[in-house]
Amino acid sequence: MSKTVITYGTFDLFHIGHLRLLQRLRALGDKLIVGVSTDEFNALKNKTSSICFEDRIEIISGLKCVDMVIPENDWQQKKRDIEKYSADILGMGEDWQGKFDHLSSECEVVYLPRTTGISSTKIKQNLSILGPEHREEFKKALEVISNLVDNLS
Ligand code: C2G
Repeated sequence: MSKTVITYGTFDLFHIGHLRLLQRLRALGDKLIVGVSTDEFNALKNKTSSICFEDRIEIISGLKCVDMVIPENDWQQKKRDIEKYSADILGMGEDWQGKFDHLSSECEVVYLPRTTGISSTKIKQNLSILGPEHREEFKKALEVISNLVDNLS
């Protein structure tokens, strides 16, 4: 009997944590459907993504472990999707632990451990360090270092 797994996410600045979650979810069944949050829905989640929806859903649909992609437009669509696609498993990362238990009357609901040490937020923070507001400090620090090096030589 083939098993269909469904999951949802923003998948902004796609990273190893996203990939490993999708690979592990795919391994739970024979077909993986991924709902990718639209930019409008993210606004409802008070989230802005660096990569636009069109690019994020194209990236996800290009993955070997993904069989089908759909847009995620609202919180209520999971129940409809589980029925529409006859999903056997709804799988999410553990940061959503318990949040979708109410759907366990529709299908099995699983939460998988997250990959530690990586997140889109963290990537953004690292990038912002080199942002224009820090550029002056960065330049001063470089000057100090090059003066030190000059004095040493
Ligand atoms: N994830 C992970 N390891 C990380 C980062 C993320 O396993 N280091 C998982 C999350 O737990 C989530 C998925 O990757 O299941 C996508 O994460 P986000 O893009 O942050 O998704 P989010 O914005 O939380 O959207 O309706 C549910 C929402 O669409 C979930």
